Amino acid sequence: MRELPIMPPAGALIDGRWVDTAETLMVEAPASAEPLARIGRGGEAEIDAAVAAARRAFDGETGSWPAWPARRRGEWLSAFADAIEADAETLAALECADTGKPISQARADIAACARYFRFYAGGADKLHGETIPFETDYAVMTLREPFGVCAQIIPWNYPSQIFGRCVAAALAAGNTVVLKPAEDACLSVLHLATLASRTELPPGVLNVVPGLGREAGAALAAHPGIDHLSFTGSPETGTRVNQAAAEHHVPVTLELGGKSPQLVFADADLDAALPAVLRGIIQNAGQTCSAGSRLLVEAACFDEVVARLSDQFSALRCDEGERDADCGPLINGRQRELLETRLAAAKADGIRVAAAGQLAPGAPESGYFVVPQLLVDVPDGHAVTREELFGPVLVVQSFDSEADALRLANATDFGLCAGVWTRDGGRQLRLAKGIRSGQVFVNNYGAAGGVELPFGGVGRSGHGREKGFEGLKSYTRLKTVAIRHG
Ligand code: TXE
Repeated sequence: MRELPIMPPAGALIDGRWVDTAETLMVEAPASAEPLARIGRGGEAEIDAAVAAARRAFDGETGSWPAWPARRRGEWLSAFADAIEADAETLAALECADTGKPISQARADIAACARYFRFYAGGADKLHGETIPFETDYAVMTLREPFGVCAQIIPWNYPSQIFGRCVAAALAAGNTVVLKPAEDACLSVLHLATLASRTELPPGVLNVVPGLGREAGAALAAHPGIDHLSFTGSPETGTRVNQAAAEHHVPVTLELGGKSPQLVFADADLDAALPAVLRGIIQNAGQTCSAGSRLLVEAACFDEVVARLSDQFSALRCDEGERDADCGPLINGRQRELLETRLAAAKADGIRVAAAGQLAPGAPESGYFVVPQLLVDVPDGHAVTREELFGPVLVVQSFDSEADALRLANATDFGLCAGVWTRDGGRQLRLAKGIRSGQVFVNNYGAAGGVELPFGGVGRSGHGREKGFEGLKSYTRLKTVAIRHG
């Protein structure tokens, strides 16, 4: 096994204590396919116990988190952000080894995780309702109340960031949480859970049950004791958990990835646009829900853009995360095989690789690497323009007019993000309104992660919003109180 700075417990955090699971799972390092650590393999029994503990923590038997004054909950979140920052190097090393991502990116993810806790710490005591003018002998108000027990199923691509965005918002609003991290990468999440268990957080407020999706994940989504479900992952699993939750009328937030376009017009500042286009697909080896995986370029600057990007793609190197190259490996053999199959089919259909990166000298040959690739000669409507490839592969197409650009931008079932690069103000606004997606960035892409900015999709990208103050509100339900005072 590779050397880790700390070995997180191979069990589940339930009711403030680590408990052993009947079985464990071995996780591997994606950079070398070597065994990395053992994690707990929770199932129905652990999910049952975790939901019961979260219920007690919500209802008051073990300290009643929602009864803590909002300001005090905020103080806990803020202190927890400090604890994350104090242990940032350990957390980043776990994230880097477990996901394979470059260490500088893992450090940025841990910093973002701490920022979520700090952002929602400030929001906890500002989550107020409204008063509503009604008949003169009434006073009417709305109260924002926590749901109760929030179930959270998160993926392997950004374990610590997504932990931050879901857990911090849910706890700030006064909910308790049962979180199921992904079996492919959850070591940073398990260490975050350990850090939380060492604080004054009442037992049962935060429970973390690792395990397989079809076991722990399915048991959590279908549990009659949950009051809200937040899921980040594939559209197929999203449908399944949504159906399971519907059996008990549980409200669901789904974040299901995308096929996000970046639109580059001939009047754009290409020196600003092209590095952002590259970052938007290379970050985390393209395994990012908001990856800018389609590049739409105005015909007048198509050749120049492809030539400049080809130079940049050819210079990219893949290596294990500790060596901090441009790209790490994909998460596992299954994801690599899926991508390679899709790329082979694309090439068989005449799609051309204009440029590709390389493995760095000395990179482990056993790792799940796929080198970054720039695809051109892509026919309209081809599968690579519609399906999420989840790898460092940028699909380039050209357009002749603004209307054509908008048509191509909207030509997928997904709708998570879009980037628009143009100096024309009217066009910026028309496209921002016309593009079917949850976020549109103009002359930037991603707003540096945007902890403060509401995030979520339309169509196959899911529904509901996380991040920002909207994300905090989405962990509450509104109650209307009408008082007739005479
Ligand atoms: O996702 P899954 P996978 C997309 C991306 C990728 C594809 C497949 O396109 O290629 O999904 O990845 C849990 N009941 N995204 O197979 O299965 C699972 O344990 C309840 C986009 O890894 O959706 C994990 O915790 N839970 C994405 C989580 O669901 C179940 C991030 C996600 O796994 C379950 C990841 C079940 N039956 C993949 N089956 C994004 N939006 O960023 C699995 N899980």
